[in-house]
Amino acid sequence: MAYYENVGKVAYEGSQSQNPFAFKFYNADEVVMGKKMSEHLKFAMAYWHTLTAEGSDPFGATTAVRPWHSYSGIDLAKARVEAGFEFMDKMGLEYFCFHDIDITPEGSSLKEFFANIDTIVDLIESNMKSSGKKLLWNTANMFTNPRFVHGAASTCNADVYAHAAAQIKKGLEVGKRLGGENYVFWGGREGYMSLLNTDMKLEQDNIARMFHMAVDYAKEIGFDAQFLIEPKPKEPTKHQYDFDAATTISFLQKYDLAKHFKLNLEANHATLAGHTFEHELRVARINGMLGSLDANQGDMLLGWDTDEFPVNVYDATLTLYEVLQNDGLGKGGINFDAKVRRDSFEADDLFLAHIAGMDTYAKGLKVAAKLIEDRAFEKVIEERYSSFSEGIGADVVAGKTTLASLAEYAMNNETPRANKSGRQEHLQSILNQYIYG
Ligand code: XLS
Ligand code: NI
Ligand code: NI
Repeated sequence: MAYYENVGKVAYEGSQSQNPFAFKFYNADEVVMGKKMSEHLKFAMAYWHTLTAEGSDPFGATTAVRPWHSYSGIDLAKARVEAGFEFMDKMGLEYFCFHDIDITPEGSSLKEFFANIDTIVDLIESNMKSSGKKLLWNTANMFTNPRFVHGAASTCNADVYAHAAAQIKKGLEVGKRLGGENYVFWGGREGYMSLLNTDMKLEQDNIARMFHMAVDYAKEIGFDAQFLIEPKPKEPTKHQYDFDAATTISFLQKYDLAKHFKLNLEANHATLAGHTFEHELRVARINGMLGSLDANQGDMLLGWDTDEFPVNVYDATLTLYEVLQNDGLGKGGINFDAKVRRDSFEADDLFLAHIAGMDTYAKGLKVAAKLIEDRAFEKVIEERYSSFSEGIGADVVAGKTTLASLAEYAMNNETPRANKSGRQEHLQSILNQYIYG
């Protein structure tokens, strides 16, 4: 049975196409810098936004009209699996991502929850076998249920901590069974609402303990996925511990976890932290920690995680520029952690939104590849720092100088090199030429 009767397989028709259900830029087999677009852009469907979100917001009820609405309970969960695989097939999405509670009802006990998970994972597994679709990552939702009111790994309640551990254990088993390429931790409620009631040191130590136990268990069961942490600065808590890439990396280093983890970076989380997405990618990249992306965008005028589909080619270009400089994302990919707006409530909108996002990233990829092939900015950067590749600068880089030797050099240097313009505006106009030219 088909869930999406209005839409067939979405194909590439080129930039002049007027067909709303066709790609204008995403051409899976087109080769860019020696690799197919589909290999550069390992796009994934986010189960929660595509199959379980219903369009409610704090001011109103659900608006979504979905073809699985006649089902309920475990039958609804099964219908969503079938609908999800049909969607991925029609969209040409090779990967998907999910939280444990996205795929099945929790039931009234952990036992029931895990039994439900097993039932649905059976169905997911058989659909994966017949379709060839792959799991980019799964994760445990440890923020929705009221038990996590004070956090999961950072909770003040040791029984809740144990419950969280049980969910992670099950998540790792599911990830192994489905051949997940990564396993994500987003600390939805790992942070604080008020310092007045918070033991920050114990909370952070306990989070690190939980991560070490997860690393150990994955090893024990032979699950070799890349572990990822997804930083976010605020929302739902006032302050989330994994504030941004730099904070998360220093946490991982402090607790001797850096060798086991990389980062899953999300565009809207970057902007909530007061950073551009490319800043977050750059910080991760230069530290060897760039793992995977949650593709979306925020609204410049709104201060929360709006999780909109990415449609900004300028941002996508700078994103893909970092990804290409990183030589790709390895096991990581590009998960559309993005939801259709509440007023885009028809099932067709799910297709139209993914087409918009995939086209935007495809266009960004092509522009970024051209920038790199032409070494448009690399030449400028090399020239800008050239004083560090010869003479005293080369000595600094080689670690051969001391404050005393530099002071002696400075005092004897009658004609220091003049500074040169940074030419920022000119570089920005070059970027415009590449994007719009
Ligand atoms: C929420 C997060 C979440 C993670 C997975 O803001 O982006 O969706 O990606 O738990
Ligand atoms: Ni996310
Ligand atoms: Ni988010």
